[in-house]
Amino acid sequence: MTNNKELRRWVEHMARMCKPDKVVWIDGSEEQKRELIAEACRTEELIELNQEKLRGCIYHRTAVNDVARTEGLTYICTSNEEDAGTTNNWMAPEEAYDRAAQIFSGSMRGRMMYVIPFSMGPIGSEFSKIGVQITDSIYVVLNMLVMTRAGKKVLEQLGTSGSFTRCLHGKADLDINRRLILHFPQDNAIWSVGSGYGGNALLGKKCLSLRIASCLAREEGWMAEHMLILGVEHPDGQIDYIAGAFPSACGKTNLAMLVPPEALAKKGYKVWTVGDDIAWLRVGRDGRLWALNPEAGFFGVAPGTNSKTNPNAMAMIRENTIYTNTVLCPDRTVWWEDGEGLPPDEGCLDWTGRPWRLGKTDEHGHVIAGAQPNSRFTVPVGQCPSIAPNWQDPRGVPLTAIVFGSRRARLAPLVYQCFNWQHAVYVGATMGSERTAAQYGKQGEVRFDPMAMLPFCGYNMADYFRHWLEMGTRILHRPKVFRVNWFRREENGDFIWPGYGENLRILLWMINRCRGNGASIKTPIGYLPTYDSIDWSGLEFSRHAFGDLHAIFTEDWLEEQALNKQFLAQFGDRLPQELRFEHAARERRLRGED
Ligand code: OXD
Ligand code: MN
Repeated sequence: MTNNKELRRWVEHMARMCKPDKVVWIDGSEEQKRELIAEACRTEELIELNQEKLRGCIYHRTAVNDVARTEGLTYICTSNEEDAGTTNNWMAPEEAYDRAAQIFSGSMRGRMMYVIPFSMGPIGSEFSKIGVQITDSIYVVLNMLVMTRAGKKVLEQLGTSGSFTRCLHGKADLDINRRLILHFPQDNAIWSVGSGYGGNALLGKKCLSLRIASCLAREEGWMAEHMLILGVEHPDGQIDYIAGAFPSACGKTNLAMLVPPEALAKKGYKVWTVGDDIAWLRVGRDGRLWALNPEAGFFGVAPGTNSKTNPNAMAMIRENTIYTNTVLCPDRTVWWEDGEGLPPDEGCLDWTGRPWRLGKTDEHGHVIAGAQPNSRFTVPVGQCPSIAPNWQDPRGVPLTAIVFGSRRARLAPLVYQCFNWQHAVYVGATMGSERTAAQYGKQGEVRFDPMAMLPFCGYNMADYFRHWLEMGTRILHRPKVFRVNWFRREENGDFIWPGYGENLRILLWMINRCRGNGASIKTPIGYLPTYDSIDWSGLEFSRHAFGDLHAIFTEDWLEEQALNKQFLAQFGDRLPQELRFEHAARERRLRGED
C-alpha cells in the first residue's frame, strides 16, 4: 500500500502490540466504504436508516458511558511538565506510553485494524498536515472518511519519506477506567484508547487539528484556532471573511450557516460558510491573515437544530449523514429534542436503544430525553447549501475581522470592538462563559475559556498568549477584533437579542468598522455601536432594548477584573507582561482614572 518506510514500520509495530486479526488499509473508494457499512450493519455496530427518506444515512449508538469528550482523561505528555502548563492535564511520556500500551496490548484480537491515511486541509496546500490513524472501529473509519480527506491520494502525497502525525486509536473495552487520550507533541503522536466518541476518537479533529497543530503552529509561525469561518457577500459582490472563536455549544455552527433576514437578503447580502469549528491561520505574502478550514465535514450537535435555528443544516443532513445517539423512529428515520415536529407515539427507541415516547419519565418523575443532549450528525461540508464556492482554496480566505464570543447572561454587551491587537489578546485571554444559562441576577458559574481554546491548547497557555501577541507583530494588515455575546438576558430571564439571522446586522457593523466607517462610542471596555450605526431594515428593535444590550455595569466589571486577575495569576512569570499592562489599563479606565 505504501513505500513510506517509516509508516510501514510504525503500522507493523502497532499491529504487533494490538494483535488484530488483520490489517486493512483504507483507500477512500466508494466500494470499500460500502463493504465496511455492510459489515458494520451485519454486526449491529451500525443501523441502516430509511434509504428512501434518508439516502446514504446510517445510525450509531455509543456506549452509555461514552457520549462526550472526557477532558479529565485527556493529557499533554511532554518531558517537561511546565510545557503543558496549568490548564492541561500532564503525564510524563514514558508513563503515558506504558500505561496505554498495557491497555492496547492484544486489544484488537478478533478485530480488524484499519489504517486511515488522511489530510487535514486540501491535499497539497501549504496549510495542510498529513496524519495516519489506526483504529479498530468501523464507525470511526466512516466518520474520518467524512471529516477528512482520506485514502490512497494522501499516501501519494506523503510519498516515500514524508512525515505524518501518528494517530493510534482503539476502543479496547470502552471502560472509562481504562480510557486515555494522550498527546505527544514532541513525537508528533496521539494515542487514544477506551472511547469511541467523536472528539476522543476522530483523531484528526480536536487532537490533531487543535492540540498537536497548536504546537506545530507555534514552532512554524502560524495559528490553530477553535474558530468558525464565514464570508459576508455585499450587494456589490465583494466578500469579507470573518473567523469566530466560541466555546462549545455557543452556536458556532448556526452562525457559520447564518441565513440573512429577508430585508437584508433583498438588498443583496449573502452569507457563505467556510468552516464551523476549526481555523488554521497564516500570514499571507500580502501581509493579511488567511484562514483555512482543515476539515472536510461537520460534526454537529443535533438537539436544538431545526429549520428555524439552522435551515441550512437541516437541508444538508438529508443524505450521506451519520447520526449518533439520536432517537430512532419506527420508520428508521431520526428525531431529537428541539428538532423538527413531534416523534411518533409508538415504536421509537431512545439513544440507549430502549422503547421511548415523548414525555416518558423515570422513577423520580424526571422527563427522559430521547436523544442524548450531545447527539451528533456527521456530514460532508460540500452538502451545506451555503458552502462557499472557494472553501477548498488551498490559500484559504483573507480575514477582515476576528470575533470572540461567549455566553454571559449579564456582563458582556452584545458587541464591542477591541482597541487594538494587544487589547484583543487580553479580551480573548480572559473570556469567560457560563457553563449553563444563568438566571438573571444569580450569576451562573463562569468558566474561563481563553480564545475558546481551554480544552484544546496543546501547550502552556501563557506561551499561547505570547504567540498571539507575536503573531500580531507579523501581520501587516491585522484583522480588527470584536467581542460578542448573543445571550444577554432580561430580568425575567428572556434573551434580549433575537440572534440567529439577525446577527448579520452586527457582522455588518463590524465590517463597516473595519472599512473605517460605522459610528461608535468609546467606553472603558472598547468601542460600542450606536443605535443608528446598525442596519435595522425589516426589524423593529427599540432604541431602549438596544441600550439594555449595551449597558455597562461598572460594579460587575470591577468584580470581573478581580476574577480575571485570579485566573491570570496561575500563569506566574510566564504570563506576558503586555497582558498585565492591559489588565491594569482596563481597571484604570473602569475607575475613571484614565
Ligand atoms: C466541541 C466540538 O466539543 O466541536 O467543541 O465537538
Ligand atoms: Mn468545537
